[in-house]
Amino acid sequence: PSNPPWWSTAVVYQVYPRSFMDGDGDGIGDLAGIAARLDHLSDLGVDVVWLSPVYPSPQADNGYDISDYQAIEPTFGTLQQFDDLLAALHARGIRLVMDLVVNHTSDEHPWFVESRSSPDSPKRDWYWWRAPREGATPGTPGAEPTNWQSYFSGPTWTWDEASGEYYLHLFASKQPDLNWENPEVRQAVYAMMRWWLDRGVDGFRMDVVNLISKVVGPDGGLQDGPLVPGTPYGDASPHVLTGPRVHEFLHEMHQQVFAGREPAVLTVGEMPGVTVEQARLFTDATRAEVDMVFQFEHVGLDTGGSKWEPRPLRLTDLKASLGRWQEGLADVGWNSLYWDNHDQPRAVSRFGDDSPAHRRDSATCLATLLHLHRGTPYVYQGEELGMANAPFASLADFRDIESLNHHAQAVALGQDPDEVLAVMRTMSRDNARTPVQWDASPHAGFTTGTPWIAVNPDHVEWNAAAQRDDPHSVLAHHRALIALRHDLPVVALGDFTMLLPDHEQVYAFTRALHPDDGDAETLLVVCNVSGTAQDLAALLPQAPGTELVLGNLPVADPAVLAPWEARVLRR
Ligand code: TEU
Repeated sequence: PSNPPWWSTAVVYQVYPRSFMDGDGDGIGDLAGIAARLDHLSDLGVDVVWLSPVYPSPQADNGYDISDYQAIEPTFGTLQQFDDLLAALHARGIRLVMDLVVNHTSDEHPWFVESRSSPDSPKRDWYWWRAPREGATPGTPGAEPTNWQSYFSGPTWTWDEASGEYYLHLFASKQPDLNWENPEVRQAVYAMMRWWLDRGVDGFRMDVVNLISKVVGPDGGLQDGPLVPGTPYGDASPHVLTGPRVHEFLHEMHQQVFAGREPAVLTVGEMPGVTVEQARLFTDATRAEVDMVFQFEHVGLDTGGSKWEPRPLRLTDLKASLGRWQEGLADVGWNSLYWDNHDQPRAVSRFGDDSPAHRRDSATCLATLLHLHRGTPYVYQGEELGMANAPFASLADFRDIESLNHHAQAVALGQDPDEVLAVMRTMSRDNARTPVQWDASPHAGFTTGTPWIAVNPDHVEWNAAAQRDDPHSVLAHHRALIALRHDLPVVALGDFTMLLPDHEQVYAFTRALHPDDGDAETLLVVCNVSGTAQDLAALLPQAPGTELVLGNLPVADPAVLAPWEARVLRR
């Protein structure tokens, strides 16, 4: 496009406040901590911060269970500190995107407290209340209105003895789902969003926003899902993912909240299970829904039926998937790009190789891939340092409700506890949630107190202080990649063409701007996603003779890609 939106040249950095930086010594990250580390963000050169939830919350799911949408969690700070942080970011030219969690609230939100108080409550219909299955004894296994399994294990329904019905929660029982069918709910959410935008925030990352429309029968009935193997539950997904009214709701939100705002706000919808075809609709600018979505296809390629069944990733599968997303959103819509976030294991451990020999090179190789695709890159805190999965010794080291609930259910259903634990070590969200490693001091410079989750002992070697002035560090490479996107229009806007789709080690593609874009240029990106040298000259004869724009290693031999070597070349 001749006039691309500002976010098409932007890089977003995700802050998970609990684990970023502790300003007051209670062992939990906070707003004061973020304010103290702004130099790190400026130094990296990011354009936007996405701040995971900082609202008042019982913290059943680390803030994704909100009890007040228009205030700040006291553990994290005050509204005044928030305003100051926003101003400080803006003064540095960095925008702030809030996390919008409106598929569900906390069960301690006043809306739910009111809704729960009586079947006659004026807010009863703000949530999903249903009678027990016919003929079943309320509160006993199998009496739930549907067989759905929660994304955090167990049933999606909790029996409320006092008011005599079940309520729906696709996640934890402390996260009841809002009923978006009710127009009052939608208006309350839009009003809250306008309040934050009027305060100066620059956009929203929308938590599981394709779950807000459920498949409802004519009589208000909800249907059982196909049985999940090895459990007594059914899969809710066909009935809750990208449901019949989701486009209508997002368009309504756009009209009532975003339309006419200058400069344009950034909206990114987190959408588990979304397909390319659906994403085209969500992100087609003419439909006015959201700017981009977080899709989940590429983070599902190394697991089986559930995230707890890991299997080896084939590079050809990864390329086929990401390539299809690049192609599908080339003419309409826009991609978001990520390896990591607060829900995923660490990229260097998962897609790279975190052994001492390859950790730095594989982290910088993955970074090159991330930043050189077409779309908006999202860097998760610590990813820019090559932070790796944590050496969790026992169950007591884990904190995440998803992991802990899974362990309890899997063991109850007969799985071997040691095997369950072994999978948790590679897949648990807690891998992403260990404190950011600022320096080599006892708690990595994260806190003067006792951290809420253990710092990774590898912080003595892997930390921001050690990398800041090292031109070969993972941090320096991220900095260079972000600068490249800002400097070269082709990185932000060029066409994407996948090369060598059948090669299991080399990930190669071109990015091209055409003469009628005013700025003809072609980049060739070649990355060795393996620990074995690759004969580049044989694979891509045109590559060795081209000019190196940016690489992650000194080029020893132009004709050979060293293990995990990544090059951005100019044709
Ligand atoms: O996550 C949505 C989601 O799909 C989760 O099930 C998550 O990706 C899963 O744990 C991966 O196995 C969002 C938030 O990002 C997550 O932190 C919240 O726990 C969840 O919604 C509920 O709000």
